[in-house]
Amino acid sequence: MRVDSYLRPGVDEAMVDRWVRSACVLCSNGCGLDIAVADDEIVGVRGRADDRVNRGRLGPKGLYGWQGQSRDRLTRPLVRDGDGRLVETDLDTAMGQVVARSRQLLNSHGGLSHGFYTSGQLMAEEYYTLAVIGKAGIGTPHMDGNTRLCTATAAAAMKESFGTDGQPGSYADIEHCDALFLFGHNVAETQTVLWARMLDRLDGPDPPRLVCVDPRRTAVAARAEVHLPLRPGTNVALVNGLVRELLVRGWVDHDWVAAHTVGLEELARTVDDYTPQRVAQICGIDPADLTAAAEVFGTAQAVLSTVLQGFYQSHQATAAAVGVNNLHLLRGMLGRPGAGVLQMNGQPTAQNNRECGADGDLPGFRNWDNDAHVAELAELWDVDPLTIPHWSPPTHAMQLFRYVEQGSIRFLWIAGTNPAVSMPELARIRAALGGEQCFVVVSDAYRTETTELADVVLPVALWGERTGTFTNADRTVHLSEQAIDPPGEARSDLKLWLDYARRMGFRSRSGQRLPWWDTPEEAFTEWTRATAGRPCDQTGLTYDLLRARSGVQWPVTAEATAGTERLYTEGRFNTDTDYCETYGHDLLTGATINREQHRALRADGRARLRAVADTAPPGAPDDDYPMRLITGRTVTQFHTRTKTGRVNQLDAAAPAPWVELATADATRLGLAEADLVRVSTPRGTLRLPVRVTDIGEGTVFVPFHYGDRAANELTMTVWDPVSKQPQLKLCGARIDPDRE
Ligand SMILES: Nc1nc2c(c(=O)[nH]1)N[C@H]1C(S)=C(S)[C@@H](COP(=O)(O)OP(=O)(O)OC[C@H]3O[C@@H](n4cnc5c(=O)[nH]c(N)nc54)[C@H](O)[C@@H]3O)O[C@H]1N2
Ligand SMILES: Nc1nc2c(c(=O)[nH]1)N[C@H]1C(S)=C(S)[C@@H](COP(=O)(O)OP(=O)(O)OC[C@H]3O[C@@H](n4cnc5c(=O)[nH]c(N)nc54)[C@H](O)[C@@H]3O)O[C@H]1N2
Ligand code: SF4
Ligand SMILES: [Mo]
Repeated sequence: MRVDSYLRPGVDEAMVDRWVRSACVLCSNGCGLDIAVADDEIVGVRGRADDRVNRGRLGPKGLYGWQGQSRDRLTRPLVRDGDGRLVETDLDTAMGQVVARSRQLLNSHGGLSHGFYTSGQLMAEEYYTLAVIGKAGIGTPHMDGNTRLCTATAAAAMKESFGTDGQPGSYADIEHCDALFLFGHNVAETQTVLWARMLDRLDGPDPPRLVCVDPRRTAVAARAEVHLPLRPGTNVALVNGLVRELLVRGWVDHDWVAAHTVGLEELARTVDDYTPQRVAQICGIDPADLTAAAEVFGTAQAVLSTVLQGFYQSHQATAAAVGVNNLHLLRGMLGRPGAGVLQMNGQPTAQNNRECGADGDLPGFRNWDNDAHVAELAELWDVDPLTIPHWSPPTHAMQLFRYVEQGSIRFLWIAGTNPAVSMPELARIRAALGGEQCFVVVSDAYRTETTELADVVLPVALWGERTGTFTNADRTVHLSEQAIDPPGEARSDLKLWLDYARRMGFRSRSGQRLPWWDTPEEAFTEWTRATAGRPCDQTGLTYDLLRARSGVQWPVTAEATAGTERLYTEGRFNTDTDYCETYGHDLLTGATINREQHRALRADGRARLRAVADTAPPGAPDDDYPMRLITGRTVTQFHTRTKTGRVNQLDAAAPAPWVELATADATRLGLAEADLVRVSTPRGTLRLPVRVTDIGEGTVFVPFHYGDRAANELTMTVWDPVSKQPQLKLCGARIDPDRE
C-alpha cells in the first residue's frame, strides 16, 4: 500500500472541499482514486489505499493527466457556416441539424445509412444506451469502437479458445505466480502501476521468473531472465514453437487436457514442424532462448501471461493470442491462484464497449448468429427481433470506414476517438471523413484533427464531470462519480444520445420511448438486467455496492455477491453451442464456422486448442522499403495527446516524435543521436530525429501519439482475418538521412 497524490501547486489538503470517488481513466489498469474538489474545480487526485487494483498507487498519467481537462475545452457546439467554416452555435441548433439529417436519411435510405464509431473511454451506461439506440431504434449493424484497433483481438482470442469474452485471470495472480510471461506488452510504460505490482514480486523474496517477447529491449526486457527479441510479425511461429516444446518435452498436464479441452491431436500436428531451429530462423532469435523460455513455462507451477499490442496489432493476431491460451491449456494453468492469462485491454473502458455491445458485439456477450440470443434482447427491449441487425456479422471499424469512403454510410457519429490520428493510412481516412458523401458528427471535449473534418461538433463532459461505471482489464468495475459541472454547454455522451433518441422519437413495440431511462444509475440498472445469465452477469451489482467497495470483479450475482476473482476455476468453459458468443472462425482465413459445424466439434464446455501455420506479413520489407517499421507508445503520453499534451509535466517529457534505430543501422547509415531522417513508406514520409537504442537490427520504432507528424501517415490498411484488428505494428519502410 502506498498512497500517491498530487494537488495543484498552491493547494493543500486543508483547502480541499471534498474528495469524490472515481478511478483513473487513462489506461485499462483502472487505478482507484479520489478526485479533490475546491471551489467547484478539480484541484488534484489521490490514490485509494483500499482499492484492489492499485492500493493507493498512481502512475504519471494518473497523477498529472487530469490537469489537461481544464485547458482549451469546447464549451459550445460547432456547425458549418455558408463558407464551410466551423462556427459556434447553441446545442438546440446543433442537435436540430443532427436530427434533421438523420431523420431524412432514415426515411430515404433506411438504417444502413447510419454508422457509429465510438471508443474505449466512455462509460458502460453510455455504450449500452447507444447499443439500444443503434440496434433497437435504428437497426443498423454499422457500429464499432476504436476498440477494434485496441482489444478486438483480446476478445476474439478468448471467444475462440474459451467460447466467450471474459478475462480468465486476476491481478491477484501476480502475487501467486512463479513465472511471468509478457507477450508484446510493454507494461513498464503502458500500465506503470501494474508494472510496479510486478516489480514488488521481482524485487521481493522468491521472485517469479520473467520472460519478455518484444523486438525492443524495453524496461521489461531488461529485467527479464529470457528476452525473445523476435522480428516483428513473427509471433505465430514463436508461440507454435513454444507449444511444440511443451509437447515434445512432456510438459503437459494430460489428465487436465483430456478432461477440459478438445483439439489436442490437431494442435500437435500443426505445430509439429516448428522446431527450435526453424522458429529461430523465422523469428530471428537464438534457438537456445526459445528452449529456455519453454523450459520456464514448462517447469513453473503457476504461470501468469499477459498479451497486448505487440501481438494484437498484427496480421495473424488472433492466432498468436490463441497460441498463448494454448500454452496455458496444455499445462492446465487457468482458474487457480497464480495461473492465468490476461488477454489485456488498453483503454480504460474497452471492456465495457465489448460487454455492452456498441462495438460489433451484442450486449452481454451474446452471439449475433444465435436466434435465441437475439430473441432475448428483443424481449428485453420490447422490439421485433428483425429490427436487431443479425443477418450478418456486425460491421467492423475497417469496413465501416470503407462504407463511409464509398458513401453507403451517409451519417457517421464519432464519439470519444480521434481517427484522423489513430487509424491506419491517414490520407485515406481524412479524405473519407472530409468528403461530401457523409455527414459527420463528432462528440469531443477539444478541437482535434477529427473535429476539423466534422459537419457538427458536440462538446462533451469529461471524466469527473459525469457519473458512470467502467471495467478494467481484470473485470474490476469502478464507479466514477461526478465531481464538478461540465463547462458551458458541454453534456455527457449519455445526455447527448438520449437527447438525440428523444428527438428522433424511437419507440418500442408497445409505444414506450426507447431507451426508457434518463439517469446514469437507471441506465446501469437496465444494463445489469441485460447481463442476467451471461458470463458478465452483473445482476448483483449496484451503485451502492460500488460506493461501499473500491472495485468489484464481475460476475456479481445473488450467489457471488462479492464478485468473482477468477473464471473457469472448475475447468468448465463457455463453449456450449447455445451459450457461446461465437461459433468461431477459421484462424487462417477468418471464415465463419456455423452452428452445425460448432455442434459437431462437441466442445460442450471444454476449451478449444487450436493453431495454424504462420504466414508472411503483408507489407513486409522489400528492396525499396528494407526496414521493419513498428509503432507504439511512450510512458508520459496518452494516444493522440488531447489531455496529456496539455499537461506541462507530461508534455515536457516527450513533446515531439522521434524514430528509434538500432546502433548497427545507425552506423551503416552514418547517423548519430538527434540527426534528422526521413522515414518513408509507400503511403507517406515523416521527418524525425533519431534515437539510437537497443532495438533489433532492421527494425525501427515511431511513437504514434503526435498529430502533426503521425505514425499513421505511414501505416497500411490490412487487418487480422478473425478479430479484424489492423496491423499497426508492421510495415516496410526506408530511412534516408535528411541533410537539408
Ligand atoms: N503511456 C501510455 N500508456 C498507455 C497508453 C498510451 O497511449 N500511453 N494507451 C493504453 C492503450 S489504449 C493500450 S492498447 C495499451 C498498449 O500497451 P502496449 O501493448 O504495452 O503498448 P505498445 O507500445 O503499443 O506495444 C507494446 C510493444 O509491442 C512491441 N511490438 C511491436 N511489434 C511486435 C511484434 O511483432 N511482436 C511482439 N511480440 N511485440 C511487438 C513494441 O516494441 C512495444 O514495446 O497501453 C495503454 N496504456
Ligand atoms: N500506429 C498506431 N496507431 C494506433 C495504435 C498504435 O499502437 N499504433 N494504437 C491504437 C490503439 S490501441 C488505440 S486505443 C487508439 C487510440 O486512438 P484514439 O481513441 O483516437 O485516441 P485518443 O486520443 O484517446 O482519442 C480519444 C478522443 O476522445 C476524446 N474524449 C476523451 N474523453 C471523452 C469522453 O468522455 N467523451 C467523448 N465523446 N470524448 C472523449 C479525447 O479528447 C480524444 O479526442 O489508437 C490506435 N492507433
Ligand atoms: S496505471 Fe493506468 S490507470 Fe493507473 S494511474 Fe497509470 S494511467 Fe491511470
Ligand atoms: Mo488501445
